[in-house]
Order: sequence, then structure tokens, then C-alpha cells
Amino acid sequence: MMTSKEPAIRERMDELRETLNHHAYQYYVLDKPEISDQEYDILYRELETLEQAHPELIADDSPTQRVGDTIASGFNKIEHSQPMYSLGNVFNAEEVRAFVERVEKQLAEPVEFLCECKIDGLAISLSYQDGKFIRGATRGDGTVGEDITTNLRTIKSIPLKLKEPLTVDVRGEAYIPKGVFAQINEARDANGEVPLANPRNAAAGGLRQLDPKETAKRQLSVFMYGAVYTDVFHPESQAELFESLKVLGFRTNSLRKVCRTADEILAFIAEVESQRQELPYEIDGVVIKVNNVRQQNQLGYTVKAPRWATAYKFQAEIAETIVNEVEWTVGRTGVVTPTALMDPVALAGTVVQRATLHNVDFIESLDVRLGDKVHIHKAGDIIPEIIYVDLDERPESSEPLTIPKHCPVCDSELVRLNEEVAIRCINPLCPAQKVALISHFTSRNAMNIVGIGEKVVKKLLEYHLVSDIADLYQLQIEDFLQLPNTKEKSATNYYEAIQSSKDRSLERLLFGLGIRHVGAKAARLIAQHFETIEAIMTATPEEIETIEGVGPMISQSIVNYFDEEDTQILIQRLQEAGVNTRYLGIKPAEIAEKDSFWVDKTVVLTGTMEKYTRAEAKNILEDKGATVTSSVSKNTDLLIAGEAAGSKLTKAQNLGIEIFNEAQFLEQI
Ligand code: 1X8
Repeated sequence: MMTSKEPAIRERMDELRETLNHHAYQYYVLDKPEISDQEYDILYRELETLEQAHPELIADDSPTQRVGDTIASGFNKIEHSQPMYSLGNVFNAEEVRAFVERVEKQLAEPVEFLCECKIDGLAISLSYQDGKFIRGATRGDGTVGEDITTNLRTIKSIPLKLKEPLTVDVRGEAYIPKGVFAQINEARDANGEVPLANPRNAAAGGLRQLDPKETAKRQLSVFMYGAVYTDVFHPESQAELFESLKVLGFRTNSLRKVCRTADEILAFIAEVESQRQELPYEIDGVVIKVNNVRQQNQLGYTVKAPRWATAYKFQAEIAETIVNEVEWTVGRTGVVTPTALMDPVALAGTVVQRATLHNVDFIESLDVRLGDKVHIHKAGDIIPEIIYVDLDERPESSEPLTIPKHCPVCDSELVRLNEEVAIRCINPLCPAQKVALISHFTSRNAMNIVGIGEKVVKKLLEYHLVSDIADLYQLQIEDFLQLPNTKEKSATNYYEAIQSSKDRSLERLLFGLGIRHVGAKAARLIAQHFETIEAIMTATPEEIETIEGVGPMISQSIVNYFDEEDTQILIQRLQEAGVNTRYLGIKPAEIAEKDSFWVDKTVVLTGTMEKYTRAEAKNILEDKGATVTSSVSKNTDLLIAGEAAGSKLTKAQNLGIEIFNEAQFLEQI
């Protein structure tokens, strides 16, 4: 029965709904709340109470109606009114310029570009009829997506009702804010659940929940950036589209810019990249679109993507791949180390297919298995390493990795010395150790005998042409000609590479001997201090330890090594063959002088130089007062780029950082 109260109740409910939707819009779309959460809650509860008493008056756009019922069986398919295209990719400044040139050439008139952030989320399409949200879908294959309307309704930045009664399809990206993602994983961790891999997977998983309550928990948000144009909705430019989307009540990303040249685009990309870490959402690049819609139409589409837009992709710092195999290799000290062999994947500028697994403890704590999908990054920006195993994707039949009990090369039993994480082959005759020892001697940071790597060393051992490092200096061109597939030219090259290594400075020899605990840096400090191998051979541990940066473990190891009669014979044979055993580098007294040009400069080295290895150049610069870091950022003052410099050079160019080539570097030092 109608009571006289009802019109008043209906009015109050309408008013509450409008007020609440306004404040939700201020909070979730504009990020500009006008009232406190408590004030919002009081109004929300009043509406809820009224709706419970008068369910027939509940409106579809009521804020209480965002979380609907669980859907029983999967998602229905929806065909998009216009395909949801993917974008072409560009990866560096050169490709950006090529894109701009191609567009300008095709249009033969001035062109403006609108640059926007590429959100690392999930593409969605939202359909509105007369201003009401009626349907929302995933991208799917671009033509047909899945109906996820009930889940999308839980996203508070998606308006259930537009500010105008328009019929339109809009497109954008749903994502999980970084902060929410971190909270979700903390909670999962506390509950003993597996953490979610990354915000994009978490968003995708959230939108594919059958229970919208689960979607709501993920606190997704959206940025809208596109629309299907019609007779009643046809902005003239991408910039104007953004204004219209805002007016209709959609959330848009304000980090965008109109650019007129490739240089302006590159400057915007550099600006975005420098802010990337601080942004509250993940982005994986910058989308570059021709701004004018008439020009967009003139350029048109390929089968897959618009010709009027492209995505500049940042270089991935974390990549996903699959572990196929684990390789165990015996090092020069007999330590057996595991390496994961994976599907090749692009990672921070290189293609990676091997990642160190360090040791047995690392394997056990990660519990990585064959067939696992893993995330890898570059430790210290250089060494590929597995940081995460995606347990959701683990093959059912998988088993923990087996740790070898026998040496993969000589089959003798492996031992694990007390308190060491390493497993070792302690057979002194194990050929693997010889291969490792000799190829360490020839390696770049040691004697730098170019061309004689592990493969050649293996052959030399197999053909009994060498059995230790001193034997290398006895080899003649004819000896190399015995090796399979080795012609006069490479035989001569091998021979000459060995001959020219006779003049290397002492620190390279000392490092190349492969003494336990003596790395390149310790070798340099010790060589600088003692200057001749004889002085090192007769030094006491105490004398060695007076060097700053050299501790007792190193000094004892050196003394033990040179105490061996075998070592003394080896050194004598090297000297007799004409190998230099004196320090030829800069003397400590000379390098102590700081150089005002370098003091307080943050420098990055990339590419290869002729005169110095990267490690040597780093030492020189640090001695002169510079700080050498491994990755380019807005804090970098100078990039020194050798031959074949890659992504770091591009990034530095984009950021407008000063760049030296090898000649400029040499001149300055
Ligand atoms: C994908 C994306 C686009 C934008 C942002 N993030 C994305 N993931 C944008 O236009 N601002 S456009 C797009 C596509 O067309 N596939």
C-alpha cells in the first residue's frame, strides 16, 4: 500500500545516491575527495538501511549495487563493436624517429602527436547505453572478448552512469595500484599463500574471478584512453577525446603531452622514464598517437594495429621465461655450480637464456624445478638471476631438482665441506678443473688471450697439447693446425694472441693464476703494492694484510699458494717463456691525485673499449674521484660509450646526458 511517506523516501534515496556517487567520483576518478571516509560511510549506511526497507526502490547505479552475485559458469563471449587493436612497438630513439618520419611522409603535412603512458594492466571495453553502463569486456583476441560486466561494476572509478545520456563504447586499461598490490602480497604472505607474480597478473586474475567479491578485494582502478567513434560521439583529436572522456565522468591519466617532433617525443619519454618508479601504477612504455582524427583515418590500420599509433616499450627489467634444464659445471677450484637453461627472452637490453642458480642452498630455498615459469632480473644490472617461481603455473608432474652426487666430468664423488654452501669435486686430476683454470687464465679480465676460450682450451687438453697454463707459451702455429677445423689464419691468430699476452701487467697474471679468494680487485691492489712476483712470493701474510682492502683470507690463500713447489716451478716456467711478472700500471703514488674533472661525477661505462676493460676503466675513474654506477638514470652525469654500446646509450641520449667516446675518455684521463 502506498503511504504518504514514500515520495519523501524516494527523494531521500535519490539524493543520497547522487551525493554518494558524486563523492565516489571525486575520490576514485579525480583523486580529490571532498569529504572524509567516515562522512561517506554514514551516508552510505543510511542509503543501505533505506534500501533494505524498500528493495523495490534500489536503483541500478546505487553504490551498494557494485558487487553482484557469483556467476555460476564461466564468462560469455562478446564481440567488440570495433576490434580492439594491438599496437606496433618501437624500442629506441632511432625507431621513434623512423615512426615519426613515416607518418610525416605519408601525410605530407604538419603532424601533432599525443604521447601517453602505456599502462601495464589489462585492456577493457565498456559499453554505455543512454549513459548507463550495460556491459564490459576483456580484449580477448581483439575481436571477441569475455563478458566481465559484474566484475567491472566493482571498480569504483568506472562510472555506472555517465554525466550525459550517451550511447558509446569506451576503451582503457584496468590495473592494480602498486600500493594495493604490495598489501595484497603482504596479506597472502602472512596467510602462507603464494604471492601474486606482478600487478598485471593480479589485475587479470582479479577480473576473471567468478565471485565479484573477490574482484572487489583487488581494488582495481582504470584509466580510459579510447572510444569507438559514432555519429553522436566524434572528437576531432585524441586530446579532445580526453576532454570528452573527463566530461563524461571517466578517469583519465593526466601524464600526457602533445609533441610536434621526434625530439619532443623523446624528451617526454625520458621524463616519463625518470618518474616511472614514483608513479603509483606500473607502466611499461609510452604510447605515441597521431593527435588529429582526420589524419588517423588517413593513415588507417594494418590487419593488426593502427598505422597512426605505436608503443615505445621500456626495456624489461624483469622477464618471464621457462626453465628447461639445469647444467652443473665444475669450476677451476672444483666447485660444482648449477646454471638454469631457459627459453631465450629479452631482458634489459640483451637476450638471456642462462641464469645462475648459485648453489644448492639457493636451489632449495627457491625450490625451482624443470618446466617452471620463472621471473628473472639482472643482479647488479649484469648477472641474470631467477627471483621468482610462479607456482600457479607449475607442471603437476614436477619434482624437486636432483643434486648431483658425482662430478659431471670425472664422476668422482662430490663433497660438501663443513659450513660451505658449495659442493666440490676434489679429484686433483679432474679435467674439468683444468679447463676452467686455463680458460680463466686466458679470459678477458685476466691475460686476455683473445680467441682462446673454453672450447679451444678443451681441444688443446684433449689433444694433449697443453696440460697447464705455462704450456700455452710453448705452442707453435703448427700445434694449432692439428686441431679440428683450424686453418692457417686462426692458428696464427691463436699464436699471436698468446705471444702478445706476455706483456700484460702483473695484476692480470696474479688474477689469472686462479688463486682462491683472489679476485681482480685484490690482485690489482697486491700487484700495485709489491710490484714484482718475487716480492709477492716472499711476502708474509702480515705484510700482505697491510694493504687496505686485503684481508686475512686472501693473504693466507696467497701464501699457501706460493708455498707449493708446483707453483714455484710454474712461475719459473712462465718467466722462462718470457711472460712479464712486473707491475706496469699506474703507481699508487701517481693515482692518489684526485682530478677535479672527475670528483663527484657519477659515471656509467658501457660498450667495449680498445685500451681498457670496463673493470680497468672503472678503477681508473674511481681513483680519480668519480663514482661509477652500472645503470643510467637522471643522476648520471656522464656516459662513456665504447663500441657496440646498446640500451644504456639510448637511454642516456633520451635523458640528454653528456656522452664521451673512448678517445674523449682517454684524453680526459
Ligand atoms: C594499449 C594501451 C594504450 C594506452 C595505455 N596503456 C595501454 N596498455 C593509451 O593509449 N594510453 S593503447 C593500447 C592499445 O591500443 N593496444
